Amino acid sequence: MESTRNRLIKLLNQEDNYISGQQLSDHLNISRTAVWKHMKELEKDGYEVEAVQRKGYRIIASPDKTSENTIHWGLSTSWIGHQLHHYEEVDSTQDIVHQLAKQGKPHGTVVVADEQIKGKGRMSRPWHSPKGKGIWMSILLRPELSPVQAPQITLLAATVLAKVITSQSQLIPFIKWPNDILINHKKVSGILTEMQAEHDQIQYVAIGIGINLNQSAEEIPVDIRHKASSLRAESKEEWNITSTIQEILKQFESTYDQYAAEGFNYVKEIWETYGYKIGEKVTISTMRRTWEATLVGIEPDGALIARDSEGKREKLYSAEIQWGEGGYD
Ligand code: BTX
Repeated sequence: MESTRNRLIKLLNQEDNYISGQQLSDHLNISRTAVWKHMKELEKDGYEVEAVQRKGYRIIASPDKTSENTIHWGLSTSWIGHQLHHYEEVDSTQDIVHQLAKQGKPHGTVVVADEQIKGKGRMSRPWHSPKGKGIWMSILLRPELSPVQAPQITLLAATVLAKVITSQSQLIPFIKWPNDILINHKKVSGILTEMQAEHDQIQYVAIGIGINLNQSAEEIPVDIRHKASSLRAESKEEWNITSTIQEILKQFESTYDQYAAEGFNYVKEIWETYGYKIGEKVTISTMRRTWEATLVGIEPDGALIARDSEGKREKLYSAEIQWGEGGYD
């Protein structure tokens, strides 16, 4: 059941409509004094509530700090983010979402943190997640898919991020298979998909999304500065964390619904419009070997297709792609 506070925020947040103290008390089924107390709490949290005589109240500004309420405020999704958990500091939002999944929390539950102390990438690599500088978020999904289809969700998430960046800026994002978003050849975002499966059925998938939003170029750690950047460093504009989270959740929901209805082809087509180095020569490393190849595209199951110098095609489910000089992960 949604909290009184969230319902109050929704009631107060209806564009140009004012709502009277009496109407609030009726809708929320609490006394006028209780309404008044909640209103004072909202103001303490940085909401500005305008009071106009004979009309009533409405919210005219929400705080710019990220919280469960500010994310909910104006979030028009039907299943994603209704259960939302915000933390100032966590080891990793992935750890939290795994705990919530085990407690039976529903499809669409979201965990957001201002800072991660032990943010993680793939293969236990560290993910730098400084306080208030980016989006460090995990989404719990309970798809009716077999485990082999799980990589499709990573690719889906990458198309969502690329679409959001395109709609919110002039930047041109590319997706580096399978899970990075690059701008001007530098990584601004990574996706980590972890899953729990049993008897050939996915129990849940935890999608971790990290996006560098507002680090200045100097705030990117020196050891990764040659290959990492932030949306602010690339666009020269400050990004609002809360509204960008809302955009991602909205876009995620609609893309996921369409994927559920139409199948992976829908995602594949969008993915290929953003695919990085498709048609170009790269160096591929797997556990077994390293070789030169040309990237061709992705398969219906989400695997990457590469063609070697003799024209032989290979399907890859897990590999590191490198190009030019030096390594890149
Ligand atoms: P990845 O293994 O593809 O990338 C990790 C590599 O990226 C690191 O080894 C490092 O070289 C580089 N790197 C580290 N931090 C950053 C950064 N902030 N920006 C750019 N490059 C960086 C990518 O893994 C998947 C990352 C997922 C992160 C999210 S955040 C929310 C959720 N919780 C959590 O612990 N992880 C996910």
